[in-house]
Amino acid sequence: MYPPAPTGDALPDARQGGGQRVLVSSVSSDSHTWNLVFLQLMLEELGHEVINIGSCVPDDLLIAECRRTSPDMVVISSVNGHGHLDGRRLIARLRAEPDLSALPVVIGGKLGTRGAQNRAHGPELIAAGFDAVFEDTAGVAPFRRYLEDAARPVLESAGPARPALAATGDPR
Ligand code: B12
Repeated sequence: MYPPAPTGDALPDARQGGGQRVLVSSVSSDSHTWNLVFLQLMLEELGHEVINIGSCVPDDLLIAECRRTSPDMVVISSVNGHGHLDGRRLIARLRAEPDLSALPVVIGGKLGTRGAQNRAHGPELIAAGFDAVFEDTAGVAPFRRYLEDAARPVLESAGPARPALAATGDPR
């Protein structure tokens, strides 16, 4: 039998070492899992603590896990082509919760079924409430830069500003 899942209070705190607590999840329709494993390993290598709640996650469960684990950031991944639809519904649900309305939430992967043209879903997902969108054809470099910027102390970031939001295909 597995031990009971730790609550937010009982989780080891990577934030003491400068890392963030990141909740990784897929959307309700998506059963792919290696994308989530990839993200977990990359985030852990970068010093973050990861809570990976897996694939086919109903919106209600994601909301409950956000409350239970108090993450600094939520990373949503989807590759089955429905991500732009599931993502819009899910972020509307989450933003409607007063205690979660300001939580940083990003989404990435193969968000539609149109290959490189999936980038067109970026603006609509940002407008729906995501803080950033990372379409898979742009690679993971824009996401890594986003994480670096999110970790930078406020005083350090006072110089020439990079935009706070990384949109799909951000060429930086
Ligand atoms: C393995 C696989 C499966 C396995 C999954 C097993 C498992 N445990 O995960 C099975 C057989 C179950 C499966 C099922 C289906 N699959 Co499938 N699958 C694949 C396959 C071959 C590989 C996916 C994979 O594991 N890649 C390895 C991981 C590490 O990479 P990745 O998923 O591409 O993720 C990368 C990026 O997208 C990015 N990324 C992902 N998320 C995020 C998030 C952020 C924030 C960032 C920054 C980056 C990022 O980072 C990753 C590393 O570069 C792909 C085709 C392919 N070659 O990619 C199709 C593919 C994803 N599947 C596809 C489809 C359509 C399906 C099904 C709907 C098929 C069906 N009709 O039943 C079902 C899905 C059912 C569902 N409910 O979701 C399509 C999706 C089409 C699209 N989006 O345009 C693909 C692309 C195949 C194709 N060319 O048509 N699939």
